[in-house]
Amino acid sequence: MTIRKQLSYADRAALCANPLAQQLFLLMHTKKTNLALSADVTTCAALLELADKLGPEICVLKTHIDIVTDFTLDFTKKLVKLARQHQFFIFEDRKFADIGNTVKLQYEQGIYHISEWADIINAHSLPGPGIISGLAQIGLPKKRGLLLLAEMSTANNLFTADYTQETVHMAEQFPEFVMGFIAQKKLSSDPKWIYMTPGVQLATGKDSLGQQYITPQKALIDNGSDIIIVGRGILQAQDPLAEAKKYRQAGWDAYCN
Ligand code: 6AU
Repeated sequence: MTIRKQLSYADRAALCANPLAQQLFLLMHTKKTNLALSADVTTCAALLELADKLGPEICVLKTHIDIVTDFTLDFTKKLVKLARQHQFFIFEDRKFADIGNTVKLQYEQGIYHISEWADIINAHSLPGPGIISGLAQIGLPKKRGLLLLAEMSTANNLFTADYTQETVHMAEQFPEFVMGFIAQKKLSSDPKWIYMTPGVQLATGKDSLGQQYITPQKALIDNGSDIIIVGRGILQAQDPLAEAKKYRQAGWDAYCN
């Protein structure tokens, strides 16, 4: 029987061309967490409270900044401060999907100035490589990272196996800026890519709007992903901090497995 040694997060850090991917792998290794919190709340106060309380448990805090009703740029400064204090990266789940010139403006300008405070962003590959070139013009000088949506968690989505593979090929053209994928499973033998998997809860199931859940074990052990993204599984618990600790433990145990 041959036993293949799996590369650790720390081993893989050394293989990344994107500096943020490197830092994230190292953070996961030292902080011992592969949990990303999807902080889908609608006020600055609620988001900052989550970041402060759950920050010590997570490697990434994911925002949907356009659901926050009382957004100010001052709020982003507070969020960045908490990220430094508790050691996590900020991922704005903007799912860019337009031509390069437009996404550049959406990334840097508007109300949100996403490029100023978000370490990580994501984008659909649907428009072709120009979307990555556009985002890279803003993000690369700031040493940011991009995740491409290669698969989605929802029922009956239109992602095909070909689309997913073409997305991986597109990423290969931009190793300095693309850090990995939003996907349900590992998609390539290249160990430099980071996989983040949403649609994760402690029990399998679904919501009433097409979201589908797999367990941390399924995502990380069976599917070979790296980071579990958890929203309502934690946010709707009686005690979100205690629940986050459970997910953190489940995620870390699965990785050590
Ligand atoms: O755990 P939930 O279902 O409460 O939240 C899941 C979060 C949401 C979605 O916008 C996001 O993950 N998401 C994504 C991302 C991260 O891009 C892709 C996907 O396929 N499914 C999904 O749920 O904030």
